[in-house]
Amino acid sequence: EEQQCLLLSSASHFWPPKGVKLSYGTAGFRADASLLQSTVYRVGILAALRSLKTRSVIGLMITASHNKVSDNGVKIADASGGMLSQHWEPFADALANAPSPQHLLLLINEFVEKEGISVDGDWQVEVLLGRDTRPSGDALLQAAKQGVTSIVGAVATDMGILTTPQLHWMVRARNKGMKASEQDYFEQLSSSFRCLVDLIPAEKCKFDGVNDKVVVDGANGVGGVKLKDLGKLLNGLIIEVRNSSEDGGVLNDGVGADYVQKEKVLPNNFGSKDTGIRCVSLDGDADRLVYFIVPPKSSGRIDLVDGDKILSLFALFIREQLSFLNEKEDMKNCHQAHVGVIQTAYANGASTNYLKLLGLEVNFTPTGVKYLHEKATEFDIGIYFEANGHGTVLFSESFIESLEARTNEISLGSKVLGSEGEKAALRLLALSKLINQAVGDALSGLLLVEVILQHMGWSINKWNELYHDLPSKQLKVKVADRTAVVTTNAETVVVSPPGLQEAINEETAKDPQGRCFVRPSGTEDVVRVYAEASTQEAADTLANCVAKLVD
Ligand code: NG1
Ligand code: ZN
Repeated sequence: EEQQCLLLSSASHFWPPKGVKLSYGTAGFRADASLLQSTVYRVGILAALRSLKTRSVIGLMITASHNKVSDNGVKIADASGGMLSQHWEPFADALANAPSPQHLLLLINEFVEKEGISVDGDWQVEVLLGRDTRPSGDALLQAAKQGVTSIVGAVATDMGILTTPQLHWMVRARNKGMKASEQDYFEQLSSSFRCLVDLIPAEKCKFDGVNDKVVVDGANGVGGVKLKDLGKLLNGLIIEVRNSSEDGGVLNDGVGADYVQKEKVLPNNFGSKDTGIRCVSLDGDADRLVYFIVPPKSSGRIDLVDGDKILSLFALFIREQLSFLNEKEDMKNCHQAHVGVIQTAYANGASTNYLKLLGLEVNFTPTGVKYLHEKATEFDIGIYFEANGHGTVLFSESFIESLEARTNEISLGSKVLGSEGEKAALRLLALSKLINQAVGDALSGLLLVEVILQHMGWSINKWNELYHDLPSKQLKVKVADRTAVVTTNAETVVVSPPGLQEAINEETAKDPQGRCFVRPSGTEDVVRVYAEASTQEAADTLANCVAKLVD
């Protein structure tokens, strides 16, 4: 009774905007920030219910990632630290769209019963709140707090301005009973980075004053600020941050990973002076990164080293460690690891060929990291990346245990850093602590790239030469109803409207390396077109022709 009153009175301050239908989508709710007060409030309620149901700490992140600064969004970090269980998404949609406080209350009561959520007060609900640097973030955070605390006894803990992956990491750490502050996050990343540096083979040049600098485009967002803090704990690696939120530029405007990857041009404040230096772009909430090279006499164009190539670098390093691990006498404690690589249809075809040539098992899922992440959990080591730079490496509990058993032998002093196999086990363990196990993380991804390049003794150019990307082109088409396009086979084949796929096939067949697909975006009101072909002109033509078919 007290609960019902509390909900009704607090919900009466948060009427939904008229005539707007919201959908949780692949990355939570996103819209113009002015429309989101009631949505964020309601996601606060959802997060509190999720905490009750899972008997865990839950996270709520306010961000619209790479979208424009006037947008904002909200998503939930589930008990595991990953994305909200897909099973709850329809409830999220229903809550956000409930037309009145009374409807909202009805929906909540129904759902609590259906899910068997016990509201007897024997679990202390706690929701960790985070937000990026968007000016609308503070007001939306207040709405989220109201939502969480409209469940009797629930606590909302404001963790401040964070990157999205930091919040996910904290939720995961809390639920594992580990220390979970921002300082703990920085310490885990820097100490596992140091461990990997210490294990670089002696003959390889370590950070040597020439190769130790990386220049980062922070998208005028939160990532740059955090990277500066993290950088203070690192030895050897010098991180120069440009386009950080305090520098005064507009978030994601002519900067950031999404811009750089899609347009293949230099972000603001980068130029010919950066030729030959390793450059990186983060996105607005620092869960994506792409590297790039400024070619000599660049007229704004760049050589992009995208998520597919980051994936390939990680896969190579992991494969090398596994081969050491499996050498003769070292076989005993470690079972043969089952490694899986996960990509989407946006992965450049050349990357997929390369990974298969390495003998790796490549799997495809629909776009959206929740799908890639879920697939990656099926392996001892699951490596996933979207071409746009969102990805990570997941380790199974049992494989971590077998690595720990191996490294315990070392610390027991039987041999001091004896065999290659033991060093490989230490490297893989450090990697599993460096790379974020909850979600893709630009900060930990950057550190892992940097230390692997040092380990290999490679320049960014050498890395970029692993394979050559096929020319590609992406377009978006505004249509009346994007849901009219229905796809199958990890979004590579259109099943509806009828005839569209046949028409796409006809265009694609005109180039020997042609590949093309269309799909409705999960985050914007558009249909996306992706085309790949043997030349840039052919890729552009293919994309343009298919865009006309969709229109
Ligand atoms: P949509 O709008 O569904 O294409 C975009 C990205 C996804 C993913 C989500 C979430 C592309 C082509 N799509 O999704 O990969 O990152 O945003 O942020 O980059
Ligand atoms: Zn992002």
